[in-house]
Amino acid sequence: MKLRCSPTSPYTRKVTVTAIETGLDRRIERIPTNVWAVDTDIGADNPLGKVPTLLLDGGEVLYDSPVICEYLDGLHNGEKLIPPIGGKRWTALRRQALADGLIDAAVLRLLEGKREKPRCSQAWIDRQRTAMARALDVLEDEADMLGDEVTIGHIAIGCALGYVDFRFDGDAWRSSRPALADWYDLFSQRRSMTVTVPQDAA
Ligand SMILES: N[C@@H](CCC(=O)N[C@@H](CS)C(=O)NCC(=O)O)C(=O)O
Repeated sequence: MKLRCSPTSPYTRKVTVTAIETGLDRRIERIPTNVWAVDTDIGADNPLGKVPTLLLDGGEVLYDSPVICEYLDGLHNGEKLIPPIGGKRWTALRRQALADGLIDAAVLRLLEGKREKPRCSQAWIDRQRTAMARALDVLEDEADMLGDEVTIGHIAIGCALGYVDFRFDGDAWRSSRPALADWYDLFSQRRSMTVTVPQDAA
């Protein structure tokens, strides 16, 4: 299978971390894709024009990152990242939604901040910043329950926090969220996380 991806995309990172954690990474060929290029052909595979997009060997195409991660989780026989039934399943999926939403807000804030004044809306930036802060506060409240297990929720949270550090390192989210900071310090030492740290093109 082939993954259309970007090295700085936190959603791509979530898929790659999932692939590493499930032992599937070697089965995935990467096609680096700049979705922002005027002549990008990503729309031929994904009408939404986004990465990550997974091209299966049989010709089917999967998006977005939660769908791709669930597909990968169905391909291995180890401990499932998406618990199959019960409360743990919904907790893991809700945490993924929360972390993905944190990334969504960070991306919207970043893009709005790049617009030139007077088009750039400070109210919109503040709205996204507030959503990010609320999401981080909920994660802080839950941090003691994250433990050392790995589910899709944990992976999504790790990638979301990595993205906040990458794009908004001045936010100092750790100062009022010590339990989350401690959990992230440990989680980000996993090999799946250290080999996927986002880097801007030189
Ligand atoms: N919900 C999607 C979001 C994917 C997404 O927004 N990817 C960004 C890159 S980080 C993108 O391709 N943006 C292009 C665009 O919005 O036109 C997912 O989880 O995969």
